[in-house]
Amino acid sequence: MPSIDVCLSPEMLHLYDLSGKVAVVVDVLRATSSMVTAFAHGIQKIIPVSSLADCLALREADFLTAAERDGRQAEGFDLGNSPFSYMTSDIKGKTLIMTTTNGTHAIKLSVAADVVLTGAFLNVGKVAEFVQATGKDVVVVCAGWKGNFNLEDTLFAGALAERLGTAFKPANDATLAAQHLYRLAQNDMLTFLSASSHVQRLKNLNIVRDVAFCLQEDVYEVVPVLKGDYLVSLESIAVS
Ligand code: 3SL
Repeated sequence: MPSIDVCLSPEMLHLYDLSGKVAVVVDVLRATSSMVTAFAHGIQKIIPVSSLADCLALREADFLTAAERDGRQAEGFDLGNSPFSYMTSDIKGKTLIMTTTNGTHAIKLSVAADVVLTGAFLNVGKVAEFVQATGKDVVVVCAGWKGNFNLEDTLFAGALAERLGTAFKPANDATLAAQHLYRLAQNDMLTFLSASSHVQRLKNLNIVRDVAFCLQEDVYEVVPVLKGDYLVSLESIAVS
C-alpha cells in the first residue's frame, strides 16, 4: 500500500528520500494557491525561481514576472502573490516567472521527486485524484515560513491525507498530526487559523480577503505539475 508522508518544513527535507515518489508542494498562503488560480485562468507556464535576481534574469519579451517578499509585491515586477491578481484573461497563454519568500523555493528543493506538483485547498480534490492514480508514495512538502513550521500548510497535508483515506497509509506521526489538526479545523479554518503567524502577518498588511479565498476547498480542477524547470497544468500535458 502506498504511503503519505509530510515534511513539515523545507529545512527537514534532507530527512526525506523523494526518489520514486510524488512531491506535493504546498504554500496555502499564498504561492501555490496563486499558481492554481493562474492555471485555472489560462496561464500556460510558470517558472518558479528562488531569487529576485533570477526572476529578472529570465525575463523575456512577453513574459510576466511576479515577486513577493514578506507578503509584499517586490518593486519592479508585474505582479505580486495575490490569487485575485491572476483572475484575469490577460494572463491567458502567457509564461510567468515567479519568486516568493517560501513557496517557489520549496518547489526548487523538491526536484528529486519523480513527480512534483503544487497543491492548495483550491485544488485538493484533483491533487488527491492524481496522486491516487499514480499509486506512488506521496510526500507533502510544506513551504512553511523561512524554515519554520506553519499551521496552514500542515492543515492542507491533513486534508490530502483525509481525501486519500485508507488507500494510503500514514508514513509517520507528522501525517497523523496533520490529520488530527485538519479534523479539528475543517469546519471553520478561518477561525482556527486566526491567531496563526502568517494570517496575522497578512492582516497587518490588510490582505485579509486572500486568506478566506485560499481556504476554500475544490474551487479549481487544475493540477500544476513540474516539467523540467517550469510548471504546466496536468491537463495540458494530457492533451498534447
Ligand atoms: O512565502 C511565500 O512563498 C508566500 O506565499 C508568502 S505570501 O502569502 O505572499 O506573503
